[in-house]
Amino acid sequence: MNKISFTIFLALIAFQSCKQQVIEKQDTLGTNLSQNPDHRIDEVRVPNGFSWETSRNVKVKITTNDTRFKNELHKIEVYNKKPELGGKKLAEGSVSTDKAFETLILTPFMDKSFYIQKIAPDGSKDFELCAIVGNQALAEIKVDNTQKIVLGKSDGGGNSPIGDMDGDGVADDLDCYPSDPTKAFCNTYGIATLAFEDLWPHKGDYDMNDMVINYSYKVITNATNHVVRVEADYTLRATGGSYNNGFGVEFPISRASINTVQGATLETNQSKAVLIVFQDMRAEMKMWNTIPNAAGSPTVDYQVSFNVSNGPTLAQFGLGAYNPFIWNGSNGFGRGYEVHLPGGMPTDLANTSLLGTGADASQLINGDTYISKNDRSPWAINIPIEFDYPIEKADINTAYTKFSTWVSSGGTQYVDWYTNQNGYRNNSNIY
Ligand SMILES: [Ca+2]
Ligand SMILES: [Ca+2]
Ligand SMILES: [Ca+2]
Repeated sequence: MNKISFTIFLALIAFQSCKQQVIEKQDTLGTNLSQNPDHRIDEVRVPNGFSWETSRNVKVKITTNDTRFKNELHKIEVYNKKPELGGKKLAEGSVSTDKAFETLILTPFMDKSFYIQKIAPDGSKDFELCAIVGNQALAEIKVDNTQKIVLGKSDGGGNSPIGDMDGDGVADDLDCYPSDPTKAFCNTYGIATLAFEDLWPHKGDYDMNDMVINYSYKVITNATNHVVRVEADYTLRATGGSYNNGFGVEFPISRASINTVQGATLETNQSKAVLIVFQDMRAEMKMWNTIPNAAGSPTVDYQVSFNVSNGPTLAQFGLGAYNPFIWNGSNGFGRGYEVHLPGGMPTDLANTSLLGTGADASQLINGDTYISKNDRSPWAINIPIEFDYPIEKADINTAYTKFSTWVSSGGTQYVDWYTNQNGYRNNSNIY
């Protein structure tokens, strides 16, 4: 029997800035100025270079030298943990002896490993738990036959007993679309939450509830792991402000490459594909859903989908938040008033002359965007779970007791501050 090995490379995007963060962390460890959760966010010391990210991009590359089936396609499945332990499948795709499987996965810092399974054309499986070690750029994992589990009666022998109805090279049992030769794999991200402050470029009250949106993505790829379709679910949960904010997402592909958009508007005068989900949150949701004991509005769901022509590989497209933003469509403001996650790039329709005005300290040329002067606070945060957001006027730091330590430690401590562990929350300040 052939020995099978996987090689997995993990790399962080923007490795340079990660190195810088490490240096900053050493400067600030042990000098947390504000451990007191009664303090406002702008009293928390934010180390230079802190990204405000709760997750990091992990680049996954999987190769195989399993030659039992010549260069036939094997299926790869990536889980956040072992499926038997309730692991959630993040990505899937194909690998062959001459073609690697690659993807980019947004993984919470609190997750230290993920789980990979390879399924051969005959259904035989190899698996491996893959550690994510700090900001390591490279890891190698070998799987040998002692770790192999065999499903069914076949354990190779050079034959593929499973049919391939649509002839796309992916066996029916492994094909997310067994009767569609243009589609093979289903890759998912979410549910995660985006929480915005909307006074940009001026500072807000940091209750992080001016717009709260859940999102999840299904990115469908073909047998060779190229993106052919994207399906998105958004849920508007809170609109804690009086501005007429719109919500959109920019995807890392050209506008011309997408078609058949449903559930959103493909915005014109954009070079990249920008989908507008809604124009005015006050027209979408009557009540704010941020005031305790006040009447609320039902949450609002949006199903969005589009097809992609000559799509990028999954590794180029990635799995995660992409580039979401709000803009302030109120009188006196307008479409140019875009607010992105820290480090997010303004779209072609943003008024970039606003960057650096008011409290905003964005430096477009460095990609250092949407953080405030003096204290480098964000106007938006991306949480890798369904986020329980603060009530109206309650600074996020008064709702989450470990938040300030997470920030002042440069993201090294309490990476799970947003979870519901003992002592992590002041429930009276959470909606
Ligand atoms: Ca097939
Ligand atoms: Ca198919
Ligand atoms: Ca606010």
